[in-house]
Amino acid sequence: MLRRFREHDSRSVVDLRGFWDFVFLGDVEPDQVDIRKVAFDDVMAVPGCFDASPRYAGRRGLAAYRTCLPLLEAGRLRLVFDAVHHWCRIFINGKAVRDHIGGFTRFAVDLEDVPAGDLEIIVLVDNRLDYARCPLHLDYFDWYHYGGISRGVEVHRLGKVWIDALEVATEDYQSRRLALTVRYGASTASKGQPLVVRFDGDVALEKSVDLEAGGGTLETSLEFPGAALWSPEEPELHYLHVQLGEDDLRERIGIREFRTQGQQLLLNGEPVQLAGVNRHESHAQIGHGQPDALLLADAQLVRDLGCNFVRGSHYPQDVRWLDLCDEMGFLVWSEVLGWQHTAEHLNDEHFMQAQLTNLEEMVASARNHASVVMYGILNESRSDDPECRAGYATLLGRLRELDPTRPVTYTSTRPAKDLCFDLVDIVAVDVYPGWYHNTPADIPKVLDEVAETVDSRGFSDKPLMIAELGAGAIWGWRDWHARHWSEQYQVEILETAVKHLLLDRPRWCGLGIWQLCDIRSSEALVMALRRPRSYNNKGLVDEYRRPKMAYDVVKKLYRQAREKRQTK
Ligand code: ADA
Repeated sequence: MLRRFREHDSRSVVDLRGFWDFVFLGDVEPDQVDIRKVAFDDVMAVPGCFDASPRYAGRRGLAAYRTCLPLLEAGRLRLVFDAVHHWCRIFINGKAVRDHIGGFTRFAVDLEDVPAGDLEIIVLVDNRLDYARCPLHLDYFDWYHYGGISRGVEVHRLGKVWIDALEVATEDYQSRRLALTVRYGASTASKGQPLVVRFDGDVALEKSVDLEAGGGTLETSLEFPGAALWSPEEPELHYLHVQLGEDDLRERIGIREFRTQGQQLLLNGEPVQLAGVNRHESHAQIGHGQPDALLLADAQLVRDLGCNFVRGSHYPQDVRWLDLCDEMGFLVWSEVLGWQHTAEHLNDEHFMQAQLTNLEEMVASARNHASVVMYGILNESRSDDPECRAGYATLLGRLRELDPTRPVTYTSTRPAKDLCFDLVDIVAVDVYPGWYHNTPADIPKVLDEVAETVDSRGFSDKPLMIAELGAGAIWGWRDWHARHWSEQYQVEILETAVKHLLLDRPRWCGLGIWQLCDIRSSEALVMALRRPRSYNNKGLVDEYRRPKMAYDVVKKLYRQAREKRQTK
């Protein structure tokens, strides 16, 4: 995948982005499809979302994509998909090789002994909202679940030994000690394989290692005294390049520590306050497909607003976006797919398994990003229901197991009754005063009550943030009444809330405004009737990134908050 840096020098990688053959099959079950008889009658862009295109807009059903790659040599291949929405089955040369559920995450297909000649790749893609097939994308969520191969696809050529992952964590930021784990695969056991690690081009480790058949891990700790630290003000990044046998992998990392202490968030030992936005990966014309120009435009907006924080709501974001966040010094909340789940889901093995897999896939892609400072789960689910507590404990526990270096959290909508705050490092609340309840004048009181409630319930020793707060405004709708849906009303709500949270009350460690851009919402009636234009209109910019009045107001206040932090 085209990152901001080259991942491989010696491994051969073919980028399969471009136009693929396509057919929309409609209301057909995948098991009924005879893949050899599919008649491809159209073309589709990869990456992209077929149902965001004018021809297939709003269509749900099964679709098939096909491409062909001429292979000059036989051998072992790895096919890497960065995201397919949202259920898919991959066929190689006519044979089904794997299914995957859930858009927004990377998965791979390993192929041994592939003969030379044409490699035909067919992907059956299903964008129907069907709990039985894919419990991660449900019809009541407040965003439109576009379908298609929405991120890149690559073919990697692997040899007898290959690197599956290089995981890097800051063990001690003061001495610049990093923990490195190399996960490898190997077709046979071998002795004396060369292992070389380079840090910013200089050899940091060189030795011979014995490798196990099948694969294994190699672990080491290395110190880089004097290496620059990463922070939002100075987002210094370093390159780690590993060569193992004939394979190689490069990662770009930042040396930093992010942790909580009492009510504070600490970055490299210094308190930090989060001022930011929630961001969906969505665009009116291309759905979840995110061309480089759009990712960059969004990152520029986040930076221009003066944010130091962005929450990837409500699913794992594109790693190219995370690359930009690393470079621009944003602090990122990365979260697993989820939206307002109940005990019914949290006690269903099928749902929990899908969550666990999604969570593992998220961590695998996020862990080397300096910008990703915390993980979240189950947006606004029933953390106040005793029947849900075990599910929360399982998912948060698994996150801590996979990556003990990052604080964990979730968004609560019922802080007075919440039963899971003891399980998290950061208490995060979503609240919409002035919009769904109360008036703008009540905002300070409502927010103070939330803080008092959380503290009086015994969580005054944890950082507390508002993960979501916002108001809908239809772009261009300025009205003398200045009430709901007008740009002025959005300004009134956001101005009052931002001032109170970030300038007046030290208890709050952060705010994520809901949201950066307007997004298309779900087609379900329950949402459609509450969402003019079928859009969630709470963006600071609309779905084409045109600014609303609130944009400049937030920009001014976020700058004031930054100045206040800097003069402390
Ligand atoms: C929730 C939810 C968001 C969005 C928002 C709103 O907080 O997490 O996805 O739906 O409400 O606009 O009401």
